[in-house]
Amino acid sequence: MPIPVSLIGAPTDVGAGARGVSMGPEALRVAGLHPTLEALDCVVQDRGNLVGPPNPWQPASNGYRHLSEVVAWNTAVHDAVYAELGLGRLPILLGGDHCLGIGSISAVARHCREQGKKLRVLWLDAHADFNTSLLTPSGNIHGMPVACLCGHGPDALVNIGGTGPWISPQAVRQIGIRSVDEGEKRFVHEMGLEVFDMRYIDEMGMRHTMELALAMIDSNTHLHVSFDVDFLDPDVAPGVGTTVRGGPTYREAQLCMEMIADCGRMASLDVMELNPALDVRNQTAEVAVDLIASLFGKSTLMRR
Ligand code: 6HN
Ligand code: MN
Ligand code: MN
Ligand code: MN
Repeated sequence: MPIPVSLIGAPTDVGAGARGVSMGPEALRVAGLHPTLEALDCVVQDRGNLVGPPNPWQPASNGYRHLSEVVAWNTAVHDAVYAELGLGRLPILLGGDHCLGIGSISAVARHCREQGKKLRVLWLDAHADFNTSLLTPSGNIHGMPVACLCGHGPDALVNIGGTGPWISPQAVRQIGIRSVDEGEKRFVHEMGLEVFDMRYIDEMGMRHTMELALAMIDSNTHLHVSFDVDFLDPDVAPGVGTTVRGGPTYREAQLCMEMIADCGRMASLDVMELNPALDVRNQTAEVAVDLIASLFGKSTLMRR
C-alpha cells in the first residue's frame, strides 16, 4: 500500500543560536527528498513552505529569545501538521530549527487525543532540548521544545493549538544525547525522561538501544520521530549549527532508522536543524535524505 506523505517546509531559524537552518527545507528538496520517497512507494505532496515572521536577532528577554516569533511559527506548523493528519497523510516537517517540534508534536498529540491513540515520541538528538527560561544558558527556544511539550514553558507554547501539556515525559525516548546543560540535566532526571545517551549506545549498541526505545509500541500507537540532524556524528553531518563530537556513525544511524521502519508505526516525522550555511556541497542534506529513505523502508537487500 502506498503511503501518502506531505512535505511541509518551515524556513526559519528564530529559535536557534546560529543563522542558516532557515535554508534547511530547500536543501532537503535539492538533495532529492521527493523523488527518493516516491521510489519507496510513497505518494508525495510537497505543500511548499509555511510563512512567518523574520528573525529579528535580538537578545533574550525574560529567558527567551524571539518568543513571539517562535509562537507565530509554531502556530503555523501546528495547523499545517494537524491538517495533514486529518487527511490521513504522514506529515514530514522540514526544519527549520527544533523549536518547531512544539508545533509539530502538539498537532500529533492533538490528533492522537481525538483518535484515542497512544503516542510515542522518539527524539533523535545530541541535545535533550529540555531547558526552561530559568535553566537555559542561551535563551534559544530550540533548546526547550521537549520541556514545553511536557508543560514546562510559557503558556503561549504549552497550550499551542489547544489545552496542553500535550505529552507526558513517559511518552518520550531520547536517543544519541551527549550535550546537556547542568540545570537541564537535573530537570531531565527529576521528570524521569528516558534517555539513551551515547554512553549507553557505546556500551549496549544501537540494536539493543532501539529494541528498548521501540518496546511496547502496538497497533494503536502513533510513532512520531523528531530527527535533529545534529544527532549524527559531525564527521558525517557537519552542516548543523550545534555540532557535538561523538555521535552515531553512518551505520549506527542507518540501523536506528531501519529498526524504526521495521516496527511499521511511524506516522509523522520532523527533520530539523540542517544548516546549509555550514555545510559543504549539501552533503549533510544528502545524508539526511539517505537516512529518511531508510525510515521509509529502504534497506540493502530485503524489502518490507
Ligand atoms: N538543538 N542546550 C543548548 C541550549 O542553548 O539550550 C543547545 C540546544 C540545542 C538545540 O540543537 O535543537
Ligand atoms: Mn491518523
Ligand atoms: Mn534538537
Ligand atoms: Mn540538537
